[in-house]
Amino acid sequence: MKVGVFDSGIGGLTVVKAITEVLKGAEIFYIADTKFAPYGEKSKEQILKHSFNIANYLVKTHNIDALVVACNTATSAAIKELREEFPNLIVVGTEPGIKPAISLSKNGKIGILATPATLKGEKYQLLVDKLSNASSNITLYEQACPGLVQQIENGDIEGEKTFEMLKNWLKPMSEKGVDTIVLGCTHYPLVGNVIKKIMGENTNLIETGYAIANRLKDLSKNCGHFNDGVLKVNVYFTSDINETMISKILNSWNNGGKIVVRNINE
Ligand code: DGN
Repeated sequence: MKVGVFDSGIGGLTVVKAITEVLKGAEIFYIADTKFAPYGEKSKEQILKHSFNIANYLVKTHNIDALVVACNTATSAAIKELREEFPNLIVVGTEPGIKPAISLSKNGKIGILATPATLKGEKYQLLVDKLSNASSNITLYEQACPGLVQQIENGDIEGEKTFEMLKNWLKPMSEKGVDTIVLGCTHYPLVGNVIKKIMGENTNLIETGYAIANRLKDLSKNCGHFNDGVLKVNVYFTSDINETMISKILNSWNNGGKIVVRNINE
């Protein structure tokens, strides 16, 4: 089974990692749209254009069976249109894992970290309304993290600036006793260790990669051939990138597959 995955940068690699563990025989084509990152500050029309370009490239060049939008921002802006434009593809999007956070939290105090665009999006508001109506005794503490994606893209994961930014954003959550934090952006698991250092080791961090991978597995059941291949991950970038950062992420995987990294500046 060929799975196309994209994000406006390297964050979606956290989703790829989960897919490699759940769908062992998949061949993955990951597009890190570093040239146009971050999507979080772009208009819906621009995000639609980039998403369609990538999906067309993946269909025409790699004949993918499924498309994973490994980006909360692009999911908000483009998932409906992608499903309409590519009816023959399995299309899976990303949304903040508030539901699993509600199940896991002991005190009902849940923090949500996301990009400004995701928190402002209609899709997020609908999700919050639905879950708030269904669950009592839950308090959500939302925090937009402008600039954090860029810090991560620049490879500054454990530096002082990233630490200070997170410390300021997390202070209110720490004071309120939040015990579970939703990582509402696929880049944020890459700073999970920093978040735990600030909030405490016992804080639950909810990332969406595994939920997406399991959903993809369910939807692919009738696709038939996802278990017969040898895992192969092709990681393509649309501009020059921080190679050290990428190697660090890819080397932290131990999935036994073959990984190819290429710059496709087109
Ligand atoms: N990883 C993307 C997301 O999950 O929203 C980052 C979005 C952006 O480009 N700011």
